[in-house]
Amino acid sequence: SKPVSPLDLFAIDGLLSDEERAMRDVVRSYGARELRPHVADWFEAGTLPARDVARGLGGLGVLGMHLHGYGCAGTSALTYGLACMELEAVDSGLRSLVSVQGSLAMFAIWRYGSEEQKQTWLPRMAAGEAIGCFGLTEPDFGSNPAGMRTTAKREGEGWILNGTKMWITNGSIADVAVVWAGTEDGIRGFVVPTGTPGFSAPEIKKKLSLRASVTSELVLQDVRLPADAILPAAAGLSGPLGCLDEARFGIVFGALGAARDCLEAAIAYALDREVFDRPLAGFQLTQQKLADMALELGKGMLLALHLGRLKDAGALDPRQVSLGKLNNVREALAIARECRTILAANGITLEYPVLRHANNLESVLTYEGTSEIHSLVIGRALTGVSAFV
Ligand code: TGC
Ligand code: FAD
Repeated sequence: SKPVSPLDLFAIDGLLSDEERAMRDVVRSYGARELRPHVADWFEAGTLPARDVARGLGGLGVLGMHLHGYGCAGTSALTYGLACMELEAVDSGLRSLVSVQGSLAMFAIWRYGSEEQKQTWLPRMAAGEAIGCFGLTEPDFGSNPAGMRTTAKREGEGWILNGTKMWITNGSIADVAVVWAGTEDGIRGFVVPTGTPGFSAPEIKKKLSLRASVTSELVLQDVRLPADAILPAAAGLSGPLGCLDEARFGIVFGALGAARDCLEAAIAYALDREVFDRPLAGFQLTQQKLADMALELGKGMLLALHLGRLKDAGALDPRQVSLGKLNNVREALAIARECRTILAANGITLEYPVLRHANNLESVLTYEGTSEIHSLVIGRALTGVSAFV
């Protein structure tokens, strides 16, 4: 008989509301129709037509979808997670675009911005007409953003920014950058229109992961900004870390989308491929691999749903987001690699999604807090002792 889909096996659908299922299905069919046919070519070419993709996703209502007002869809957090899952089932680069736009750049303005900043940027960003990026990481400070060297100094009524940010998703295509910088009052956020003199964003090339995603450096050389460019309600590192909680939440779901896509490809391949005169799917070693992967995928999904319900109840703790990000990305990467073994030589090509997903998940394991950093967050929660320094 036909194998049950890994999702059906855990009866996850029954745990979702009609509205959640409906939005998930809309994003899934949009991805299948508009994105999946092109994604291997984008990955191979190392490009993403980000403006067109952003307008399409804006029309679908997924940019900043869990935010309320200012042209945002105002869905539940769980629905946002499900959308991330469907996008990452196509490619992590697409979920990255949505994470950075909605959970980092838009969320920073929505949560910490002035009314004028919100009115200026959020409706256009929700529609995908303006693209945002989020500059926290620096060449020498990734896991430890507290050490950042980028500065914002007072100049008359305004500000002057200097420094370099590194590995910034959407950087060279952005209309607006949310840049975090040290001031005499600690770390503050600034809304920087990317046309401001002194701002440049050279693209980082030769990536072997997240190739269907734009990644850039941000160079700020005497960037002069008016007084009202500062995000008034963010003071200290809790400002950017509060945004990271939002994006990490989306990754808890997103990574499972990539894993699901790999598992579906591996099951289909194993049924079709004959080795030693019978289908690969009939061998016990293959079935053990498939069973173990379906278990981890389902367990990860239950964890994601639990965190989603907690978030929608206003009860999600950042340390729980670390649990989800650590587990689900780690397991998704393990699943992608295991699926690649089932496809063997065919698995190394772009004809199948598995190694593309595995390569992407290497970045996902690193960004938004490395697996080591999330382990240490959990270790600190368990022991009360910080092992960061
Ligand atoms: P500590 O110095 O003790 O605390 C600083 C302040 O921050 C607060 N805080 C948080 N607030 C909200 N959410 C969290 N998760 C928070 N974690 C800490 C903390 O309470 C304190 O507040 P206050 O008011 O007392 O000043 O810092 P810590 O020891 O708690 O944190 C250290 C550490 C290592 C966990 C943190 O620096 C960290 O998370 N580092 C990882 C950096 C990171 O994740 N960077 C990601 C950059 S963006 C990105 O990768 C985008 S990729 C997107 C894509 O393409 O999809
Ligand atoms: P490092 O911090 O130098 O870490 C090196 C190694 O040391 C890692 O294994 C790390 O886990 C380990 N380590 C660090 N500290 C400790 C410790 N205390 N104990 C034990 N081990 C430790 N950043 C942004 O701001 N905006 C973006 O849009 C963005 N997009 C990205 C897109 C891509 C494709 C990638 C790859 C990265 C992106 N980043 C972005 C940067 C990302 O957040 C950082 O790469 C990440 O935080 C890790 O920093 P790092 O690479 O400097 O590694």
